[in-house]
Amino acid sequence: MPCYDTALRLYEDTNFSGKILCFVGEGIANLDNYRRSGFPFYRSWNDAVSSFRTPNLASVTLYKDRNASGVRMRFSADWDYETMPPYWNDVVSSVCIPGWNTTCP
Ligand SMILES: [Ca+2]
Repeated sequence: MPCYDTALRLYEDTNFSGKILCFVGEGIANLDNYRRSGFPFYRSWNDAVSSFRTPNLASVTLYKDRNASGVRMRFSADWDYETMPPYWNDVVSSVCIPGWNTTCP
């Protein structure tokens, strides 16, 4: 499945390097539901994001806890964040992309 350049793109390392995880459309996602690597070194995307690019049409909110809870921060649409803000490296646990059916808390 391609990673569209209009999608939310999460990277495990700074400067858009390492593995990539993409989300299109709207909704809330818990990052521990997504695998960065498989057996025998299973690791999820929880507490892994170190850089990201936001979709071209939607702001994105990142959360330090699951289910769009905990400390949060909203980021502008269509922007490249080559590093995380202070205290945000390797702590993101859920993400929210707003839309017709999704209001980000
Ligand atoms: Ca990382």
